[in-house]
Amino acid sequence: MSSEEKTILVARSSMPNFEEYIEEIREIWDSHWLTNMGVKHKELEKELMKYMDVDNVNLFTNGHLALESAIAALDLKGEVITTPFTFASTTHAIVRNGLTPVFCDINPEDYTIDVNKIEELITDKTCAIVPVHVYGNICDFKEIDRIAKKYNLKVIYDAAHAFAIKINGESVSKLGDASMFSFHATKVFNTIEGGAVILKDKNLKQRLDYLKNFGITGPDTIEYIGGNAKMNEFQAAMGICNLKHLDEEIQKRKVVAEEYNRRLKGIEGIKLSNRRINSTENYAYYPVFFDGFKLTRDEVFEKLKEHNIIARKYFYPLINSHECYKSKFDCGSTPIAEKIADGVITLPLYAGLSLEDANRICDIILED
Ligand code: T4K
Repeated sequence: MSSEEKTILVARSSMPNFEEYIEEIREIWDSHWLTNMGVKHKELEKELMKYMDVDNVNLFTNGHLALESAIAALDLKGEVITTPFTFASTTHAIVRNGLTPVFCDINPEDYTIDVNKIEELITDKTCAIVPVHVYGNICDFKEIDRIAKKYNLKVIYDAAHAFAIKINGESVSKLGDASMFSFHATKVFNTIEGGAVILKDKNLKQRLDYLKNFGITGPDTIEYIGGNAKMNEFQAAMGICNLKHLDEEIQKRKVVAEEYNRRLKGIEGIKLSNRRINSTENYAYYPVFFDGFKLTRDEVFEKLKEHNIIARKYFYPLINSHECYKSKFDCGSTPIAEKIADGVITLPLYAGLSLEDANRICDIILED
């Protein structure tokens, strides 16, 4: 390892100017109101409703609990068809709601759920589909919608990676019965930790509000067995600041992603993810799939590491290969997802990454 080379991690949190954040939290200091749906929480919900042009936004302390609560709010029972090519959170949220995950393979172009394989997995127990807009690649929502209508299924999108994306000018949050976004520190838009749910039926928002606050419905009443998943005021303040700079942040990521494209497109054995649904991009991740390249994925990963560049194998190992699932459920056969998980790496991508560093990363991957 050449220790003089600076370390580059896969992500780096976007942060506002220090003084800007201090100014935003001054009111919290003065009021001593730190959490439980305070003024900053309300303000951020309002700002996000405007940003996404939706009639409801429900904030959470993290994306995982947002997804878990969204599923709970829909009151489901039985089997849920989902993708194994995702972060553990997606499947955990299904299982922690007492539901059975049924794993559907992915398509090899954009790594989202293979809509041609969903129908064969539907049984009389199927109640929902939980697809993932993985890396910000949007699922084939029209086909998912058609299947959901035909079989009377709910659709909850894990849109953790898809914040700010639009299709034909409309926010991606309008798809399905619910969409969950993650606002974790590593995401395009962060509230330190955080997440949000946008519902198709805004009448369910009240239930989600209760579910994230112990199910308390009044001074002396508890009508739901809810947890505690509220976003606090400091998180919301971070979101208010970061939202002001979001478009600029995405633009900076775009410049880096385009440099990677320029260097890596068309190289034998390297496949870049190929979005199939026409949408705007948020440049959340930069996945590279190695298939027949002179080095294996693991060799590329190690080589980068020797130069203090810490890429990540998102998403390896596949969720349905973990013992906690294999020992409990029929994890099915998902050969394409397996192949992608074995060959994929996500390269460092964040707003402050210089083109010089992006080129150094490409040089290391491509050098003989
Ligand atoms: N669904 C999907 C599809 C998801 O990908 C995720 C989360 C969720 C649901 C659940 O959403 P949340 O509950 O997390 O809101 C990271 C993130 O923690 C996680 O949010 C994300 N997906 C997942 C794909 O990646 P790790 O364990 O790989 O993160 P970590 O700590 O290794 O951080 C990665 C890099 O980010 C670090 O090398 C440096 C940088 N970083 C990290 C932190 C914590 C920063 O710059 N600042 C920071 O504060 O999981």
